[in-house]
Amino acid sequence: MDAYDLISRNAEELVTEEEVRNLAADPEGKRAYVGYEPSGVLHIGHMLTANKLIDLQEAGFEVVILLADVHAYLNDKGTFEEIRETAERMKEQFIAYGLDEANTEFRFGSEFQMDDDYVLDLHSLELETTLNRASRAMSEIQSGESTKVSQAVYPLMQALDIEYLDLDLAIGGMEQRKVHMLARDTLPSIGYDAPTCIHTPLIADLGSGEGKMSSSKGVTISMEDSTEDIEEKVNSAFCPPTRDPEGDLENPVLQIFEYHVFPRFQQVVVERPDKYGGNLEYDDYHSLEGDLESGELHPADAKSALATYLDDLIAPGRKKIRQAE
Ligand code: IYR
Repeated sequence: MDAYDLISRNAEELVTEEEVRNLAADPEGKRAYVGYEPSGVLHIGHMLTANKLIDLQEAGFEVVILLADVHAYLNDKGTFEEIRETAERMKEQFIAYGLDEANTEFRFGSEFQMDDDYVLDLHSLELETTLNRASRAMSEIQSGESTKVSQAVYPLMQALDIEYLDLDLAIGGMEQRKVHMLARDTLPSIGYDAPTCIHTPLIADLGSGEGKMSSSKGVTISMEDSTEDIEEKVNSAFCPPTRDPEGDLENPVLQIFEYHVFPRFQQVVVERPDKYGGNLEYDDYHSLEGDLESGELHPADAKSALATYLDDLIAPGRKKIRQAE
């Protein structure tokens, strides 16, 4: 696969395609990042951006993971002590998930976000941005109902991070797109370049296929789930054989195959007893999707294969976290 195909695969949106093509033409030494608020336990929805970082490393990019402690604090996720502790667990998880440790730079936001230059640039951005725009940018990120001043400052700091970490590319889930658009519009007004961004899709709730997988409601596969938890959750997952005609519901089982399993395994084998036709082998996601739709692949068999592959992906991180306890 060439660098552009690797960098853009499974992305929901490239901002802009032309800019991503230019980066892909010469990836050596280019820097990409994702920021995460350290809070709660990581789940497979978060790991979609980690998969993209793995693709970028393979294409020759340097990768930065921002442990956004000040952002978590601004979004009311706990004390700095709690946030730091969660951040340490997250580091372990990312490496266990397959990021190349030697080529991953972990940074805490608090290392540079209190510097004089950063704070003065932040105030310049505050002057350039309406409260309305800042709170709209936060609509899919904020934890509480009513926007606090801290949540208006949050997206402006996220914009500045791109400049201060010296990045060429910002990665985020689709819920980050409004913050990135704000960054593209406002950074040039204080003398910086508009950042190039790649947005990854959102995985739907496992139980219903609705909305976005989240640890606060619905069914999530967490990075600390046991083999039995994974089997139980995947076996009761929403998995209609054909697409929802209204287009409102996703098939989370297929999404996980597409975004987590196929990028990481050369071939997917669905084990079946001979009397049900024997094993099925897939070299690419679309043939599996086609077989589910045609009825050749039964949802129960697809789910049991998914549980096995997911467990393989999650096991190393789970083991590391348990050892540390
Ligand atoms: N908004 C992210 C956290 C975050 C991301 C980046 I990229 C930053 O520069 C800072 C914070 C979230 O919702 O987790």
